[in-house]
Amino acid sequence: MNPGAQADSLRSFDPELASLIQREHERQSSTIDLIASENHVSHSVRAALGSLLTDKYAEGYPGRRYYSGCGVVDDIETLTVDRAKAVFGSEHANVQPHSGSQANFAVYQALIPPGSTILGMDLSHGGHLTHGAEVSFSGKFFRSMTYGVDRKTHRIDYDHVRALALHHRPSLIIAGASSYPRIIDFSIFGDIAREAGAPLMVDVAHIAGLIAGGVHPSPVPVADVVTGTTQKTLRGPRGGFILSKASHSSKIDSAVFPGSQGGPLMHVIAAKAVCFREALLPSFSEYARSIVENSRIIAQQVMDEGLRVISGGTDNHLVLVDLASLNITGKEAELALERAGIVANRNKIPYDTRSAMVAGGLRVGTAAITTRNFGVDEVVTIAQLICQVLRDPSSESLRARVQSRVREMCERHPIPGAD
Ligand code: DSN
Repeated sequence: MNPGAQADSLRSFDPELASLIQREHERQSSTIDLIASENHVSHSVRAALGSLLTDKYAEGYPGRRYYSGCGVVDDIETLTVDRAKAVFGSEHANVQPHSGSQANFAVYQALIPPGSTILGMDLSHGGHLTHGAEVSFSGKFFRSMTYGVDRKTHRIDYDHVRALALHHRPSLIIAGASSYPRIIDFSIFGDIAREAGAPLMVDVAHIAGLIAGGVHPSPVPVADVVTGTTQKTLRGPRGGFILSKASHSSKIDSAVFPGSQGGPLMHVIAAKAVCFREALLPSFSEYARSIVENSRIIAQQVMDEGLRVISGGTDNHLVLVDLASLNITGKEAELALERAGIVANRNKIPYDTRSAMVAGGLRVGTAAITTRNFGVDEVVTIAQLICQVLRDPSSESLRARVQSRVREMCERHPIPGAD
């Protein structure tokens, strides 16, 4: 059944749900998505996601399943693994993790016993929940030590990371972030891990597409294990993956299944295969370069308008804006922008005294607008509109003006994968 016929079938069987999906379609089409962890997938990724592969149970791995009838899905998973290895140049890949958090959980389970010490980036400095935050399994099941960024430069203080690693002798060192706007020097992390005698895990969930596109150094040569997600800059389905040295492969595979997951989501794995194929095309490098260029344009424009940008700029797909000078919280900024058709999220900034629910910063990501092909002038306009709204968040007339500019721009740039 083609996608149009599938949509017709849903409309006729479940009009209530179909109309909710249509509403979301309209929301995405008419707003500008600056959530740094989101993107818009291609028709091909969506076709694989919506396929009948969702029907197949395939616990195990290609050639070693616990169900019959797995010949085709074996070929699909093998293809996906081969493409993941080709994109990142890794010795081993596991494409079954349902998400980045599941991937991280599996790695900890594979490499270290519960109760051991991990050293990761502090959530409030740009790390991730699963890197040791006390509200997550990673902070509950492990003794979590964290490093952060320098108070003045907002860059990772590698000397401090080294000092912590040599003092605490963690069983695992974790690099990677979800709101760090600068290139991470994985080779220094590799040196620190070797000096401390600990394995190194790098979580590239946010920057996987930038690595694949050659605009961020890859951690694969220096890390024992690399985890990531396919839905962010990589522009694939929601899901995780794990890359590793061959020597860790059987421990990693067992930790994913049966260690922490049941049957793999074969339709998602197939969609990951599509996204890895897309990432191997020359045009993907162009897209990755544009993501960073757009991010730099926004950072520069915001700074030109007198706002402080954390670390004074960006090297990747995101910009972290400090809202202190505007006397507005992240929560207020997020709400005001959403009402004007610009979707970004509040975020803690380094040394923020507010809770994550309120936050003193705004995180702006450029993957989705790059996919939608917004031009340089429009990206400048987006940054200007953001600053206007942040300066006058309660003005109804400004909201209406900005919303109408946003709609005009969105009409010129339909979502590529949208029907
Ligand atoms: N929470 C996601 C993000 O927005 O960065 C990462 O898991």
